[in-house]
Amino acid sequence: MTTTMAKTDIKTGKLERYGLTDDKLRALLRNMLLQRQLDNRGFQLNRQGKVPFALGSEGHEALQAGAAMAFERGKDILAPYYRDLGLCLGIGLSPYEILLSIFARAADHNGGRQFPNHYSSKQAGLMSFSSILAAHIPHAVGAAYAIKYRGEQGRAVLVTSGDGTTSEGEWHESMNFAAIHELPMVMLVENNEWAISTPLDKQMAQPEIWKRAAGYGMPGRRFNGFDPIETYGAVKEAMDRARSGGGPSIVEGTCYRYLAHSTDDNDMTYRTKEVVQERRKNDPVPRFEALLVEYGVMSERDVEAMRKDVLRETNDATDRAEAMPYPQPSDLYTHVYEGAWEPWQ
Ligand SMILES: Cc1ncc(C[n+]2csc(CCOP(=O)(O)OP(=O)(O)O)c2C)c(N)n1
Ligand SMILES: [Mg+2]
Repeated sequence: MTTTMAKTDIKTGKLERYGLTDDKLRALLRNMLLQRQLDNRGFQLNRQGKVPFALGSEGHEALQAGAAMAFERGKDILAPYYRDLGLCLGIGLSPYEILLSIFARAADHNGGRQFPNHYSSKQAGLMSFSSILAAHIPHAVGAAYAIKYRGEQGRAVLVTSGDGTTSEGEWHESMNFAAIHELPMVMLVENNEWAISTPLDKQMAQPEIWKRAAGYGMPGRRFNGFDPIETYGAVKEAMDRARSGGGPSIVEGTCYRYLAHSTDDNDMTYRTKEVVQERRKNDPVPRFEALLVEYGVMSERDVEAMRKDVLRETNDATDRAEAMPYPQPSDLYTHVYEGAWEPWQ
């Protein structure tokens, strides 16, 4: 099944771009290319025995690049989950910062002690999160509550999860609480149809997650997460509502996970190569490249130059991050206990 990308205005035949300038459209593509390159790099480094673990966001590029474009830097807060490489890049993290995390180096924001792909950055408004599915969602609700409690205007929390995570109790409790208190929060669900080896139909009997919003008493909608422009339009609408006192909502983007769950997973034990190949026809990266060329935003040559530049930046960031030292064993308890207290003393 393929879905169409980007609506055109029927009257003018023009691209519906929700106010995005050419520069912003190019930034969307650059983010998507970077995601793909960094995904690949993580898997390569793992296979070379240089890093213990990597996760891919292949198939989520458009969704994450579009959603990140709806985030207001310096105001909003992002509470992401582990597959959100593109969201983190899109709100301002650099490939070097991403690679410091993958390599678990001391200069990483978490001191090289977090699980890979669990980024955080106070400066970027990126909350630290845990590997426990949905555990970050009550934290995001708390941040949204704080914004409301302090009477701050024009800010909202963007919290994300996969489809499988929406089965967790904390997910439901968080939606209920956010709706009751009309909190400035957007729940973005990245529905890639899998939770490791569990398919969507073994996860929920009603597969349209956005429809749950009505049960909590908030707006919900679904969008085509293979299209970065449509994603931007949907997430921006929800964030604008949350920022201006309109309360929370659930936005669900459809996408697909092209790679195995992680470098520790073999997806060929629960799905076939043929199915994945068929779904690759929807690959958002080449389709968005083609769209920008078709509408004259970029030439083929520009796209090729951007791909090269992304590879150069990724190589450079890889070399710089790899050359950095690991944390010192003596730092083990830094940020764990208050002050200089150590548990064995
Ligand atoms: C509470 C809890 N249960 C199980 C796991 C193991 N686990 C890690 S990722 C994952 C799948 C989550 O799927 P989904 O929310 O759809 O996100 P996706 O990985 O597909 O992006 C599971 C079951 C966990 N980390 N935490
Ligand atoms: Mg999933």
